[in-house]
Amino acid sequence: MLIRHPHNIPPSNITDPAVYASRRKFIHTMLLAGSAGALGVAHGQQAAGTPGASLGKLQSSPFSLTDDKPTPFKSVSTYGNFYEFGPDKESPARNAYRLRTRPWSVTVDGEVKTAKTFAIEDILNWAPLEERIYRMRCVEGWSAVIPWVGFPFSELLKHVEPTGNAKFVEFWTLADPEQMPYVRIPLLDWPYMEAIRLDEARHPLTILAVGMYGETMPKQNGAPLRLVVPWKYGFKGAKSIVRIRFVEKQPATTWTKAGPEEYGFYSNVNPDVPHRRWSQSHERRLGEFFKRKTLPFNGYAEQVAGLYAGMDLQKNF
Ligand SMILES: Nc1nc2c(c(=O)[nH]1)N[C@H]1C(S)=C(S)[C@@H](COP(=O)(O)O)O[C@H]1N2
Ligand SMILES: [Mo]
Repeated sequence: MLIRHPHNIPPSNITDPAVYASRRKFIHTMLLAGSAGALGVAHGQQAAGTPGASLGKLQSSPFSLTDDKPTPFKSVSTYGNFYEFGPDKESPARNAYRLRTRPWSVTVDGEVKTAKTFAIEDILNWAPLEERIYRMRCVEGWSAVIPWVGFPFSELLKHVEPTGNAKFVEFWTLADPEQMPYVRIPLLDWPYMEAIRLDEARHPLTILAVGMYGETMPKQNGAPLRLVVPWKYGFKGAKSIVRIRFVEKQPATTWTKAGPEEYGFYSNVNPDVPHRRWSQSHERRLGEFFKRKTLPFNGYAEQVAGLYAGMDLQKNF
């Protein structure tokens, strides 16, 4: 079934960018005051708190490759897609309070030497959490600059060993009708699943995110664990992941099943390949009035174009 995306962006309800500025200032003040140690040591434990809890001391990352101003937290947390909680952009923020993020575990299976299930508390301690400020773009034409908190996907590979057959990675997300009312309706093929190639997953820009704006992830943005691949359309960023499966063959994903002519498997941001029903040449940043030009690979061409050398990206859109 196709979802008809309304692709004109209503003038979004943006609050003062000071919201974000003040959060940043708070974190920096804590750092300067030397209280970061106390806050930061057991980041896993703190992160076990509810969404919106401080994540304490964060590693700064050389992979924040943009000087663009972060989009206000309010916009990013109140406008977005999470169809398990409803079909419009406002319903996730309204309904996601029903999601229970503890206890939570993630099973890693498929083409791995040994399948394993990890508690979210353990995952949070795999690596120091980093802040990555990434440009993000939705296939519908809106974009945002988001300071994610997470760690590279490649950290996972220290805990499970893919077999030689593993070529793709699937990210399966929760589909519990008790918590997610719209899972009772066949809006999409539940559970939501997105997949990328293993070498895309291992690229240093690909992260598993556990928070944003210095805090644990809001439920509507995919608590407690989601994928972030900044050079791809937003729908690759599976939210509330419960299973990561390594496979040999390129799978059909939720969006390629929903509309293969509209949502290609690769989903690399490509301004030259229009969506079936609209151009992809421009985008509107949440909170801005004028559109800006969309950049190839969402501005990350220098870092990722090599992954697709020799491929026809008009065909593999
Ligand atoms: N489980 C799940 N993950 C999902 C979606 C969804 O409906 N369900 N929507 C996707 C789409 S279309 C987008 S644009 C992003 C938006 O989330 P963000 O604004 O928090 O990045 O989440 C992606 N991940
Ligand atoms: Mo999207």
